Amino acid sequence: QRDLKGLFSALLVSFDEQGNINEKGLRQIIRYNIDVNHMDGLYVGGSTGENFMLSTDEKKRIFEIAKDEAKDSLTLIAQVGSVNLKESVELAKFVTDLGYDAISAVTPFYYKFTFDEIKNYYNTIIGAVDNRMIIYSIPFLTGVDMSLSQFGELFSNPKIVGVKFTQADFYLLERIRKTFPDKLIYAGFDEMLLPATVLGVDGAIGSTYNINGRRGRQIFELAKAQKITEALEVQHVTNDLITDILDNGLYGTIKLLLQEAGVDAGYCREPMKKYTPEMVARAKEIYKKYF
Ligand code: NGF
Repeated sequence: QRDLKGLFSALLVSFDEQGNINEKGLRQIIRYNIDVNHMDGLYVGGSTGENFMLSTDEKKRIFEIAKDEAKDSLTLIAQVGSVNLKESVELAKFVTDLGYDAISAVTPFYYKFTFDEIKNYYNTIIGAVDNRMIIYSIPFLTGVDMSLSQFGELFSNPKIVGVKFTQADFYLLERIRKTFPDKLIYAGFDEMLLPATVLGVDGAIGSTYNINGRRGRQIFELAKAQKITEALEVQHVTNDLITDILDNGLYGTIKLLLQEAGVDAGYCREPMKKYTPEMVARAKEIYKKYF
């Protein structure tokens, strides 16, 4: 079994102007993550992959392309979560057959599910496959905010091996680290990689590593080596960049920056907005400033 620790890009997907998957561009993004960013892994089908706007067939095609391009050169985690539990189970089986190293699932969203329903959702998905599950906790988008003891209930299933922690609650992060030393924790906010690493996360999964993976690596390695002052310098530059990216539109701007780097990262899928000329011009300035 492959070690799941390390730095992961939450894989961006290239779409053409009509919103169809641009396979050639997607392969280039994957290659850039392998050859230039030197990521330890890819998190496929996450928020960054615009996954919740895609059909089941499109999700499958992206999982196939990512595996075919990456082969065994880095760790692959597939995000299969959905409010459609049957779809999640179908995707979990699909990616397990493809050879993905682990699966992940966002907490079910939109409806106010009870914790027992959430627990049943996770146990159903992971019970259907011979694989490992990483919980995807992102309360600010899902509204699902779980307590330490609820994480403990989910972790009592040995196939649930970790959590992608996209929240800024560092008290809860510290409690999870202390209470579950054998579970994997991934930092989900790239702008907080340094403090999360100090608290002992095993890795990180994020959107900005698609373009800024080298700085992410520096922060992660420096912080693990207790070189906090040096790590903070890189985090400061990274956060200037992330602030500029967020101001200009998150996923679109990362795609435009990749285009400046020669990668055919394409467009976002509607309802995400089309690029405006101002946004494109600003992305060129951002690229010149940081790369
Ligand atoms: O894009 C979001 C939504 N969060 C990502 C990451 O946690 C999502 C984060 O990298 C992810 O891994 C996924 O695709 O599933 C941010 O984009 C970044 O820290 C900038 O705020 O919030």
